[in-house]
Amino acid sequence: MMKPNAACSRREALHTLGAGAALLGLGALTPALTAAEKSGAKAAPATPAAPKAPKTPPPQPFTLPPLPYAYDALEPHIDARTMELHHAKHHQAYIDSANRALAEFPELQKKTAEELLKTLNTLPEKARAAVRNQVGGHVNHTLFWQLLSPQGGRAPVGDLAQGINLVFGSFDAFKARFTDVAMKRFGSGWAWLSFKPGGSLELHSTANQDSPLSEGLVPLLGLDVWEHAYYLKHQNLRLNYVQEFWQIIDWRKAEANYDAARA
Ligand code: MN3
Repeated sequence: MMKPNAACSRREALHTLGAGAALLGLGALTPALTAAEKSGAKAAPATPAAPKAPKTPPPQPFTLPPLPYAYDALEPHIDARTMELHHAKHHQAYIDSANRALAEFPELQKKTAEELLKTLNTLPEKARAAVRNQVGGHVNHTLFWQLLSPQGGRAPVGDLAQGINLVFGSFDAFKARFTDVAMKRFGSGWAWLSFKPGGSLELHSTANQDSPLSEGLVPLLGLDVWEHAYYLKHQNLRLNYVQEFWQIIDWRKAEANYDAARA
């Protein structure tokens, strides 16, 4: 059964870690102050602390998000070597290429990766291919990692389960159709379950690193069907890889994507 509290408690744990790290940072300043006091330096007059502006990290340059699990955590469904190459080499390469390309477009550097993809057709033509391919690669992979979990598998619950049943008839019928979409994507690309504004679910695929965001859709679940995602373990047998995918999907993430898309 699903553990609805697991995500919450993990987030809380991360918050606690963050607070702990902040405390450690403050602690590191203490010896320097003490030394200044010992040398007889005048203490600076106490000034009221300025209200802290909320820190929003700059959207760029893009950086590689750490995986929420170890490279070998998805064994035997996805092997450790594939995960390491896919994350540390392939995903990193999309990020490096995106940052290099966008260095020429200061006006685009204030936008998030998602904003760039949603407005792809309005961007300067010279920037479009890099955004489509490299920023697309970054966003697609970032989503993909979050959708996998060693505790994954099973089936969606709640609203997403209802939506899937309504549109596709049953979860098994949805699985069969998604598998078909993944198998029929010729060459490199992605299979998607996306949310279509207006309330519907859409099963589709994109070529290369094209993002559903550029088609006005919100990706909920995605499967990378580039050969680099499965060739080491499955060689040409894409179907085996697609079947393994069902064992490691973190449906809580897909459900959260669905909730966010409808909000
Ligand atoms: Mn990939």
